Amino acid sequence: MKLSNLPDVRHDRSFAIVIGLCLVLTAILVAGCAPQPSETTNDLRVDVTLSPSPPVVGNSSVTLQVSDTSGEPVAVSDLQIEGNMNHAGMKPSFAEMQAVGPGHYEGTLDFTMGGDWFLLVTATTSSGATIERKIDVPEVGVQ
Ligand SMILES: [Cu+2]
Repeated sequence: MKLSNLPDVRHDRSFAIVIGLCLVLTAILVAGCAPQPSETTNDLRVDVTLSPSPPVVGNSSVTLQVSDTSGEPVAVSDLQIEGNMNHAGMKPSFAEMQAVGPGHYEGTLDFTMGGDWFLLVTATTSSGATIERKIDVPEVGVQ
């Protein structure tokens, strides 16, 4: 008499269902993690810090950190930050960014006018995927 077999069989079935679900999820994740060249990736985190904060008109220090979903730093190339205002007729402001550590970049951006700005961050990952982020910088102050 092996009465214990019955619960074990049930357990095995639910385990098989869990494994099946994991395989489906893994397939989706792998597909998402294998970008084609020129594809945009949303799997990376881009953190921008401005100093002074909140920023004021003039040169601001820009620090940018790229990391993956587990928080590990990710090095990128072709990093560009373009600052624009929300109204038309302004020249964009560009930040020259230098690598200062793993996935860590610093530069300077000139906020040429008080008001609402946004930053367009573009970069390329080692696998050729494009990172594009729009980061709002509201209410740049007038000194
Ligand atoms: Cu303006």
